[in-house]
Amino acid sequence: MRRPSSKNLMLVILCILILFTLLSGYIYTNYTFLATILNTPTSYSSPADGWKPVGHTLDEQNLLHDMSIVVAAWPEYAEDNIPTVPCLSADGHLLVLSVAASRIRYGVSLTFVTVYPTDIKTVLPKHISSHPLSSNQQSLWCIFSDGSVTPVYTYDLKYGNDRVSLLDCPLSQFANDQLWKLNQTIRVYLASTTTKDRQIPILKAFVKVPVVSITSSNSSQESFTLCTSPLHNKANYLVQWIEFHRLVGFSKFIIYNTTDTDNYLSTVINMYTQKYPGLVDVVQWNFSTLGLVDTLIDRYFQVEALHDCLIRYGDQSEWLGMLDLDEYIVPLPPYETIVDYIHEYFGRRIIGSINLWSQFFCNKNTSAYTPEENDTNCLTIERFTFRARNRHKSGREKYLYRPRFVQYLSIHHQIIGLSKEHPSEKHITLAHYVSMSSLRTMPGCGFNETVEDTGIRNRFVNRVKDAIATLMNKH
Ligand SMILES: *[C@@H]1O[C@H](CO)[C@@H](O)[C@H](O)[C@H]1NC(C)=O
Ligand SMILES: *[C@@H]1O[C@H](CO)[C@@H](O)[C@H](O)[C@H]1NC(C)=O
Ligand SMILES: *[C@@H]1O[C@H](CO)[C@@H](O)[C@H](O)[C@H]1NC(C)=O
Ligand SMILES: *[C@@H]1O[C@H](CO)[C@@H](O)[C@H](O)[C@H]1NC(C)=O
Ligand SMILES: *[C@@H]1O[C@H](CO)[C@@H](O)[C@H](O)[C@H]1NC(C)=O
Ligand SMILES: *[C@@H]1O[C@H](CO)[C@@H](O)[C@H](O)[C@H]1NC(C)=O
Ligand SMILES: *[C@@H]1O[C@H](CO)[C@@H](O)[C@H](O)[C@H]1NC(C)=O
Ligand SMILES: CC(=O)N[C@H]1CO[C@H](CO)[C@@H](O)[C@@H]1O
Repeated sequence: MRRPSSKNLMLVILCILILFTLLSGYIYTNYTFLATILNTPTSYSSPADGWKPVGHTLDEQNLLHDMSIVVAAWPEYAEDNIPTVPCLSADGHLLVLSVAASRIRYGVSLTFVTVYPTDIKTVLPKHISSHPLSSNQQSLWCIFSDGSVTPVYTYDLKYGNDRVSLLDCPLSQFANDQLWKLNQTIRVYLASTTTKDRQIPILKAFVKVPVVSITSSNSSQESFTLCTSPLHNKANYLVQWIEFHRLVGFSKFIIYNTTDTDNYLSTVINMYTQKYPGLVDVVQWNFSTLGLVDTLIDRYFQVEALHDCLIRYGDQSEWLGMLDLDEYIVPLPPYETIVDYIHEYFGRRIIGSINLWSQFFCNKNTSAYTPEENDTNCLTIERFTFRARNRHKSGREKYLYRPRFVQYLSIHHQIIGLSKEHPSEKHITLAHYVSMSSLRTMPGCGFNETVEDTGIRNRFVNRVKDAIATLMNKH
């Protein structure tokens, strides 16, 4: 037998060394990969294996670390006594109305739509004790069900009556995969390290991304989505509003439902689900379980709904807008659809939004409807043909916007990164039928101030009626 020469031995040792270096490099670069394996909820192992310290101080890091271990060990429907969104957080600091995941907001994020801190006490029933704290006074974190933790970024803004309060946290890789690769509902916890002795999260939420179901319109691949303001039993005006906007190029509608006492909305939704699956979605926007009353009586958390719509549907919409059911976006000849208008007028220019001043359609006589105006069997665009001479150019604008360019929104002004376009009144208009559901007067609507304008009625009434007939006829 030949003994291995020392030269060969050296070679073997060298090989082992190289192999070891490669292997440790492999393990090292795959550390996060191994960590996710070790952290799968089924094994409930300690997130410490893949723990990437988060938190500003050591105490905070330890607190978060411990909380993430607790969270990773909870089964999906644990009786954890942690309030679920919509809710007031367990520490009473935050009132969260909704949460949704999106890829348009800072890459991939989870956004909590919350009530503005100074409004919390006003909107909650008196017997519920809360301790509103502005979110920038708090240290907040998202903990996902695998124990991964990301920091929360906060955004509070006051703009006249419109107040915006948003919390964004990046999605961990785990959460991202669950939502978009695996089509799963994720469970996320909001944890606060503001109070040192709080050992468990302050609220939780279940989040799913909507099924992408936008059917593109004829003229373009771009998708145009309209959300309604929170509806208050106004569903009887809904079908004509949807059918009109379908004709002018919108391909997705989101209904913010608050009350439906006569089940009218349910009937409408069933009809659409059968005839045009995926065209109309409903978002439940009723917080009666929390007993909330908005600070503004005639609005029911509309600014919050506006942001919910942005975050929930921004990913799948090239253009997005929120309108009331008495508002109609009307492209004027030669433009047949909003898509034609945008493509032909703006060409390859990338714009951030199209802002529209209201053109008030009112009564001929402000103190009474004429019999024709009174006939609700007629379409809204058919009933009203008298309008203010000019567009109302001080406030009350509505807009269509490109979701990816939006920081935050308000009802009548939006703040965005890119150019706001104010189209010519010859190209496109926002017909605002202010007296649709009750007598109302607006600037320019006084006696002898209005002009007759039958343009919209003549162009659209028959087509909208045909579209409604097609919808009603099941085949
Ligand atoms: C995602 O899951 C929902 C049910 O939760 C299902 O209706 C839908 O078809 C799924 N989508 C895909 C792309 O698998
Ligand atoms: C698409 O175009 C066809 C044929 O031009 C027309 O019959 C149909 O109504 C159009 N659909 C929509 C949604 O505009
Ligand atoms: C929420 O729903 C309840 C029950 O249907 C209803 O009584 C209440 O008025 C609704 N709230 C709003 C703001 O519409
Ligand atoms: C609308 O909201 C009301 C009150 O919360 C609820 O009773 C009704 O079922 C909802 N309708 C639809 C179509 O979701
Ligand atoms: C407006 O309607 C009221 C109530 O019907 C009537 O008294 C009044 O004369 C009308 N005004 C005009 C200018 O037609
Ligand atoms: C309008 O309609 C209501 C009921 O639908 C009726 O009571 C009223 O007299 C009508 N007014 C006019 C001016 O036709
Ligand atoms: C209404 O307008 C016309 C023409 O501008 C004018 O002649 C008439 O006096 C006005 N009537 C009233 C009541 O203001
Ligand atoms: C750098 C490296 O070795 N990456 C590996 C990490 O693990 C995955 C899955 O086993 C491999 O495909 C990568 O090559």
